[in-house]
Amino acid sequence: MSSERHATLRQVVHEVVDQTPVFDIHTHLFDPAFGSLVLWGIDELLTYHYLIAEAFRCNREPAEHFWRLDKPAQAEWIWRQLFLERSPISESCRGVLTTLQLLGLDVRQRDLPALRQHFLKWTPETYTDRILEISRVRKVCMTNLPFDDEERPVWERGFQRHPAFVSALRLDPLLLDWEKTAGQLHHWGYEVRADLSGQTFGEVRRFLSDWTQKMDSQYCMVSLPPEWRFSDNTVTNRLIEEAVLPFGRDHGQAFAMMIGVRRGVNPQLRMAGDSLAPTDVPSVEALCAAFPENRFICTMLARENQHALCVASRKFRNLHIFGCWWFLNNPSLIEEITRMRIELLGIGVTPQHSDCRVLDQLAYKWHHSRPILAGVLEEKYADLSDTGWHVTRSEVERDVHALLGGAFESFIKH
Ligand code: FIX
Ligand code: ZN
Repeated sequence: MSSERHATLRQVVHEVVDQTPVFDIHTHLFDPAFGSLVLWGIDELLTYHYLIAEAFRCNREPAEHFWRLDKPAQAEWIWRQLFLERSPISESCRGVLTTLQLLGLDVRQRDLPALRQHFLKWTPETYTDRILEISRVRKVCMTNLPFDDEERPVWERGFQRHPAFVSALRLDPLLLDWEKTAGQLHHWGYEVRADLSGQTFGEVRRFLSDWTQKMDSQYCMVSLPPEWRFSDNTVTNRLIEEAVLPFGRDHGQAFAMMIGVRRGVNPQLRMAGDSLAPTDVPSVEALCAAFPENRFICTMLARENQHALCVASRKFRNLHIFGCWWFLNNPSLIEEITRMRIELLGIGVTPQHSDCRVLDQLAYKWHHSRPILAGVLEEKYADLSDTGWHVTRSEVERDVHALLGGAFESFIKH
């Protein structure tokens, strides 16, 4: 390809990837109507669990000292450990600085109290719109838990929904802590039994249907440990096969599985204490083969699983893979995984989601991911160009729209 054509192609691809509005398909953000559940601002950015884990490694103070501090004091402690006493070059630390930069703040003074001042003028509503605008995110999928005592009353009361926020029904307590959840469901009027007998499965389906309707949920989802196997006769699998999947078939709802998390490996770190291990891709293939009428969405936490998961998605059109989740959300790994996915799956994949917990993080997570996706695409379109197949700008726009959430939207469509 001529160097002139390459330069134009490069510019087009980078511009399109930079400007295309994203549907962020998995976050832990909330519609502003959820009030105190909406996390935003510098103290929340600094106390993100990714940074807590990094800061704890920096000294030997007992963990309890940190947990006894209030949020501003925790943020100051992390700021000192990770930003003042050493250079903040990890991806999570860099993310805080990118966010501040995108907000137009000057980080050169390294002055946390001054940075805090800049956040005082916003409300959750105005700040949500500002962040969506600078991140160029058109739609955000929340992770919604009817089992959460703070969240549930908001759904039950009803509220005016923000047009950019959609919902996904999270099922971890139902599928992974059934004995406790059965009691809760029973209390809410569903005729379920802890031993799964009687009308239990039908009643769980009714519960799923009620909450899908209440939330207008787009899909239901669970995170599974690495030991999960399709062939095991567990309560989790019986609930999946007899309740979640029939419900999904009847209501056209896809089922998302995020597999590979080992919760609480270091309990001292509380929410920051989770780790990972490789899981069993053949179990996902067996599930997709056994239930061809269901649609599955999957991401895995271990790098070791990524290649096999791509191949599984090639074999099963009812499997859509997504995201560079959590410990994979680092530039070197995003690049490697995105290139491999596009080589194996073309446009039929969702390369990234943000997993944001703090609203402001939308700005950095997408700002860091977009150029990596653009770099991979630039290379792939250049390879095409070498064959004589020249893509047009509108074709690039079509493809990028698909990769940034459009393909996912089509996949989950009823
Ligand atoms: O299970 C999940 O959805 C995970 O993404 C979270 O539990 C995790 O804490 C996280 O925020 C990862 O990015
Ligand atoms: Zn998540």
